[in-house]
Amino acid sequence: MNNWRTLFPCLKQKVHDRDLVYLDSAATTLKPQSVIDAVTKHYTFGTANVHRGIHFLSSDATRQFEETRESARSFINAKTHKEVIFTKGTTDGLNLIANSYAAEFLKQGDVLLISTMEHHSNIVPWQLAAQKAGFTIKEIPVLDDGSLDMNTFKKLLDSENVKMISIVHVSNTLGTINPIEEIIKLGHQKGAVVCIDAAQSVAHAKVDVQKLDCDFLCFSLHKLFGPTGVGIMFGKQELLEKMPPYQGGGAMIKEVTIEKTTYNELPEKFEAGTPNIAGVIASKAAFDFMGSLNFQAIHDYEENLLNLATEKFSQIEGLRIIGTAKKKCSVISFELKDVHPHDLGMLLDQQGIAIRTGHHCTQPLMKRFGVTATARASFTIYNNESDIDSLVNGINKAKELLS
Ligand code: 7TS
Repeated sequence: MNNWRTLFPCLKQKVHDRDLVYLDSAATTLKPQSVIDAVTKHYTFGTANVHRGIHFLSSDATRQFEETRESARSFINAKTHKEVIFTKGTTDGLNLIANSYAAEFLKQGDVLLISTMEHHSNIVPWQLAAQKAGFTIKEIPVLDDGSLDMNTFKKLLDSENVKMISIVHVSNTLGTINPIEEIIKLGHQKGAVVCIDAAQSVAHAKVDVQKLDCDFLCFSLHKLFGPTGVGIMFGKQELLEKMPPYQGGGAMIKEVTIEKTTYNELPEKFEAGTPNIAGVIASKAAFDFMGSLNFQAIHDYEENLLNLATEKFSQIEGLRIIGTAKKKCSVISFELKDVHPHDLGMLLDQQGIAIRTGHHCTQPLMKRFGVTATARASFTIYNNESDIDSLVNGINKAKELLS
């Protein structure tokens, strides 16, 4: 029996009269009771705006808000709270960096590298910035097994004027774990700034920004057992200091006249407007939850599930796994001969099994593998071997019905 399961009330329900089998944690994780309670507690007793009032509720909300920042700092081992910016999520963080760093400091003739396996949120913001600033985006290709083509990456570094690299740590579609330590090191040797999309990695492995020496790193709390609408953007202080604000408004200012504004110190310089206060405060419970776990135990548990599912999938005739890199997180994308992923997803749903189908916001990657959509099952700590059996049975049933 997996004790972690008991902490997630969502799993106690039935969907279509079946016990819920939730295999879509790469989209968003379920929330432990402690996080749900923290949201409710804030709205029930603690509602107030932060960084504004001197009354009890406001200063208490501010205290808790800043406590979450400290938890986030410690979680990624940033040097100072000034390097920890609250955002709406990974997408918001990447847009901040694209607007405030790339659009400002990259220029015509400069190259930004991204890979074929990026989520659209690590492609489109750079395109928008490139349209303004005139720099060029080049692609690090993906090999047939779904790993990054490191040889071409090195060649690109040698031959192009690479000023920035933005790369996903763990692919949401393939599960590939990229060698980001090496990418950061090689990027820095070339003088490039390196940004990491850690949306899919933070819940599965220790991410230490000082050890990695990355310049920027973004993730979303909702993929880390926390609330939606909260993210963390880490940036090295020296970079954040020289970057202009991304958005203007309350909280990010020191002094405003009609003619001009002086900006607040870090981190507030990048936090215009009333933030997601309940979400940020409840995120402390998510960081506490992560703190109560052991990454090695998570790794071993999830690896076992991944190996088991991969093994059972290999016995299903007509099933092709897309993404077979040696280093993989607990995500499996697959296609089933003569069955459209959406039809499979619907039939599984009728059996109470939640998977994701579609392009997973990675259309260039779909094109690379010659598909328009895949089915994707993703596993985390609250899944168990019985979930995999249910999925395998469900796929076999769907096959009988549809092919
Ligand atoms: N980067 C990666 C690698 C992701 O997997 C996602 C979301 C994002 C960025 C964007 O995160 P957001 O919180 O700002 O939306 N990925 C997925 C997914 O795989 N299924 O649903 C959302």
